[in-house]
Amino acid sequence: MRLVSSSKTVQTLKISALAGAIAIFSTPVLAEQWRGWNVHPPEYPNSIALESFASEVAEKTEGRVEPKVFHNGVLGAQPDAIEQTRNGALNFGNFNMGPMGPVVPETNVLSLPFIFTSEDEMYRLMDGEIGDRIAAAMEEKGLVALSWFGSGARSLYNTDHPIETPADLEGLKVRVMSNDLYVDMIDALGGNATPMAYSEVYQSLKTGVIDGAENNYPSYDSSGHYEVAGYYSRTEHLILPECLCVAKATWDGLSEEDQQIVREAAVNAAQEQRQLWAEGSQASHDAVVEAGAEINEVADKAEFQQAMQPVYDDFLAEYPDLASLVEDIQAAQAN
Ligand code: GTR
Repeated sequence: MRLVSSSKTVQTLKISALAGAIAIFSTPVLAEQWRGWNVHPPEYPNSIALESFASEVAEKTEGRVEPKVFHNGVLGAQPDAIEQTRNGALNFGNFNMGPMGPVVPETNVLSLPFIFTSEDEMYRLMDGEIGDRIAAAMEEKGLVALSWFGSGARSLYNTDHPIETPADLEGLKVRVMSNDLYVDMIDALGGNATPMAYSEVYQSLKTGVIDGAENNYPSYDSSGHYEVAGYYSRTEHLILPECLCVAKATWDGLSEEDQQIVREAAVNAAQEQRQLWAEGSQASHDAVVEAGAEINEVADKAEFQQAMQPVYDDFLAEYPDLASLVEDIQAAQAN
């Protein structure tokens, strides 16, 4: 085979450089590259849904917006990522309402233990007027919540015994997400709460810095926490929604047409996430059991629920204006 002569190569290069320059100068709008935060690995239900969101936005805006998802928390811990999205340094993210609480007090209502009676009720209320109220409060703090993801129910897990009653938590160091409400929650159960970044939990469990943590099946599974804390006790004390959020600064810079495309893509992504979540949660349950984790059904959840009364009282003493939101959520589920 003969090699192309060097003068031919130079000519080809010149032509392609010219073509490139024409392409650049004739493109009417430069693509906006969006950076999106995600704490989970790529195969996690939320991650797959975020990728669908990114592709749909890129395709339907014909490349005007090109979202890129950064998985595995490589863009930093969640509280920092929330701040960065608020100030527009990041463009979007999938955030849990737990770390959102210190920034948007209204979202802390969703973190009151046992406030939702089931995942279905949580979805129903977040898709309606309650979700709109929460989204309005978030928007005032610089975040546009476009749709709500599920994150199942969070339960306690620890290294060396099942939790049957609050007394079994006595003196245990339990990692919580960074939010004082969860410190109160664990304290009210007799444990010692340790707020800590998600990425540090595995090593801290392994080395005995903490004795336990709390999360849903997919996170318990994908983080590997089940390897070092094999007792998972189904307290199901939190049913937390998560958002697909866009930075307000980014959102305000979009045309109406593109806002509609982005919103639709976020709603579609939430639909996909919820479906994948249901399947993934079961699969994670099966996987951790297979790997030797012991799942403990908590016979009397009422004991845990009753222990939460001081958490509600303290919260409402601090935020009396949020009492109506709490009552509305409770009343909507009683029907
Ligand atoms: C997961 C949640 C994450 C993060 C994590 C944690 O279930 O999806 O956003 O909040 O829990 O415990 O830090």
